Amino acid sequence: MNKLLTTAVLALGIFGSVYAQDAKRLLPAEQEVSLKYGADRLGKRQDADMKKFRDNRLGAFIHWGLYAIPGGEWNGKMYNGAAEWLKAWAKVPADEWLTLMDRWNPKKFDAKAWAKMAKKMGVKYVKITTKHHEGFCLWPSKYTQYTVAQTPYKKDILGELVKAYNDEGIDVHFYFSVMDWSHPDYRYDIKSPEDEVAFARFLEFTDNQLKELATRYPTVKDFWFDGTWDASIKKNGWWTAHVEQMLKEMLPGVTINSRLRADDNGKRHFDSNGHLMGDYESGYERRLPDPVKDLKVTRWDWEACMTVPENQWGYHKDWSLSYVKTPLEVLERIVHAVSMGGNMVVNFGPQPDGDFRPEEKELADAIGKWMKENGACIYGCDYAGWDKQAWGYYTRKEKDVYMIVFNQPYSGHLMVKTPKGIKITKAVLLNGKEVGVEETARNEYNVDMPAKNPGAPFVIKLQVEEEKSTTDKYREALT
Ligand code: H76
Repeated sequence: MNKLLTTAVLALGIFGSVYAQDAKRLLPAEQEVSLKYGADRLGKRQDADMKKFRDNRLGAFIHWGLYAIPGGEWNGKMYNGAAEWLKAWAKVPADEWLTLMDRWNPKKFDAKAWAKMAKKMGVKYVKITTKHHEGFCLWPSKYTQYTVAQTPYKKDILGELVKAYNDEGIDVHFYFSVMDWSHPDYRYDIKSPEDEVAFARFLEFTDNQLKELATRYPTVKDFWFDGTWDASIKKNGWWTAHVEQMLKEMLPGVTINSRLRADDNGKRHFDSNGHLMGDYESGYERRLPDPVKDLKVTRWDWEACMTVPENQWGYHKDWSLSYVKTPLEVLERIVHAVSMGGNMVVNFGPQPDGDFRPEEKELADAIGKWMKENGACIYGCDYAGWDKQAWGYYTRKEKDVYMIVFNQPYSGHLMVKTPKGIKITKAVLLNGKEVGVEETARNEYNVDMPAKNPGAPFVIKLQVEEEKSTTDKYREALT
């Protein structure tokens, strides 16, 4: 009997890792279609650079380009749509739009002040629009005339920002739009041999710009691609795989978002076999997975991004045109993302003068104040695996489970259900003060509200103990 058990345990040990791999497949390996440009891995990347990306958890987005100058208004008409898309809403021809470059002179721009603001907000990384759809480059690219170098301001804004953020210990990620409204060779689709030739030139131009960015700013940690949804790019999945490989060869450890990628069949983000391409999923833009129904997202790395008004990334003069989220709502979205194993990036759209609008400064301050006191439940934290309760969210860092309470129950008791085999031994506030815990049934607890109401949202840290499983007991008995 004992011998049989030994064999079983040994077999588990040997084959365990194989099964773990297979468990990540959606189809049996032999039923998968063979792809040349599909996912290059099953499951999460586990190296130090990916771990840093994940542990950062909170980031800021910066959308800054020519669109900041009109700020949503063209020829006296105010457009409600996203300000960085104004060229499209107002049907402005590219050459006319690009004359905005003559007015690009952000006198108040101070990279060090931007970096201090980010540091104070508690963000660990900043994603900067190196080039948005309009084609204007925040660095002096030698492959186009539409860059900061050709404006009255002249200076390399991207270079100043990379240095200033890095000096504050903040990672820099590059946003890069493949779709480029300024380039005559860009194509939405490939319908003729001429399109093919033009688009081949365009892809070479894009490769050159990306190599230029990787060479000029080697501390960049991540590329976040956008504007990759057109048929022209879906028909050239090989090129997206090539870009990922090229950047990874130039910058070991760099991370790449799934939005860049299309496979052999033009399938985007997830390949034809359902496997994530790139290093993390980047489809949660202005939305988040449902905390009960969408737990599948905890199987891969992902990063969400959000605007503060409903849909303004670039600077828009009139924020009264849509609902503007409160700092509390922004905070809840940050916690929501981390509770499901994701990152959250909060967007800023600086003014044309180089300063931030007052609402964004206030938001950054409010988030920073909360993060300073409560950051332990965000940085380095992950999905806890516990059933969500109405009072808020759980996150987890190794043996500590954090409760982040947004809705205080009138009863004063916070109900907690632990997974099978997990016991709560102690509950404390982040200042170390203990709060009461009562076991009400097997795997069910009431955690007390703190004696002095801290206001919402507040955090309770649970210390937990794992009851030994039967398999563990057998393993110990065998050694
Ligand atoms: C659509 C679209 C773009 N993707 C967001 C991240 C913004 O850059 C928006 O303009």
